[in-house]
Amino acid sequence: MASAPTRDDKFSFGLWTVGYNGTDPFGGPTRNALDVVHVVEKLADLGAYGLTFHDDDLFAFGSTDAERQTQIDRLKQALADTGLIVPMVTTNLFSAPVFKDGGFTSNDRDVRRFAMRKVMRQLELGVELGAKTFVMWGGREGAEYDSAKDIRGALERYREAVNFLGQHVIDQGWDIRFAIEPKPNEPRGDILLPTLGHAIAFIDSLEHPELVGLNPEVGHEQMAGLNFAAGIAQALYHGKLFHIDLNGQRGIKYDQDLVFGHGDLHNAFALVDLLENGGPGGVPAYDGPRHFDYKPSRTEDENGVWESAKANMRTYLLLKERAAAFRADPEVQEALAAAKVDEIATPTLNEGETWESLAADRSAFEDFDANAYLGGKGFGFVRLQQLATEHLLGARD
Ligand SMILES: [Mn+2]
Repeated sequence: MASAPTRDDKFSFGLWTVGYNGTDPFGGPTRNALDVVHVVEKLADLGAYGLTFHDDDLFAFGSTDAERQTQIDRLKQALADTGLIVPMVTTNLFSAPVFKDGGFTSNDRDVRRFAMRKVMRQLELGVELGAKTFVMWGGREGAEYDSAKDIRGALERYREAVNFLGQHVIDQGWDIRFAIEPKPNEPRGDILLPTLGHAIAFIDSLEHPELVGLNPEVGHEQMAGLNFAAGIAQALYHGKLFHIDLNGQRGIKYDQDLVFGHGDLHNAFALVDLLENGGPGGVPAYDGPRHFDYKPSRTEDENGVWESAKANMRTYLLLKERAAAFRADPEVQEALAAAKVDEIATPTLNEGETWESLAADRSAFEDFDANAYLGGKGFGFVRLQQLATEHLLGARD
């Protein structure tokens, strides 16, 4: 069964993930805070290659410049000692009271200017640490009450902020791109850019859309009842899969942030198969970090935190192994062919075909036996899904 994770697997974790102390709306911490140096050392030991963080994860909101620098220096030393890298950073525009109505889209203009400055500061730190992706999760960018927020105005302010930050990166000559992370709700009743599709349309409206992509999160799409693997396929189709947040979610409810695979396991299998085998000729379709944005359940002690971190990586590697076996199975290949999965790659029109030539093609209509599809010409999709299920269960080795 799957081997131990290595740096080549590009597994990364947010400092806020393993660092989650168990606080939820109904109870306080069940674990003590973890020091960043300890986290870096543990993640390196477990085979991860990267740590990501919000500014406020590393140095508390309101820290003095000296306190902030001390924490940055401690992180840098830990990275140097372990070889861990920082592939992505992000800004917390949601925890402090000042952001209670959002950051980029708060109705209060002073808050919006403060938010831009906070992001500029973290962006510069990210570049200094070598991060290639800057994630924007706008969890407080939204509203509970329709009359309280001019949605078109808020989208225009969101757009103003992302355009401004993009120009800042261009002016500085920095090698970093932005990745927007959609979420439908929580903490706000309704969040702006709630799904991948909303975000793709928004990105297309920007002054520098090439600088901005997506950071899709498994649970966030599944909270909206959407198919995550299908959403990732569309993100890839538009060239917008800049980063990914892996976790687990069990249906339409609060954001669970479970271990990857501890939710919809079938969809996790389809996702890993897509990421690892979905490129041209079966190569990986995505080569960025495999980033886990999960929360170790508040029932766990610190040992449980590290066990859950390991579980994310092990599940990913097991699914990668299962997906490779699925692709290599001759019966699967035969079932894929019978289901005409590859035929979707064939254009519907012939090369150079016009409406006149299609209209003249009797085989396309007059002589086509549409009635043969009643009672015949089954696609065999269920057989294919059962083969996938049996590979997922390890039943076909
Ligand atoms: Mn996330």
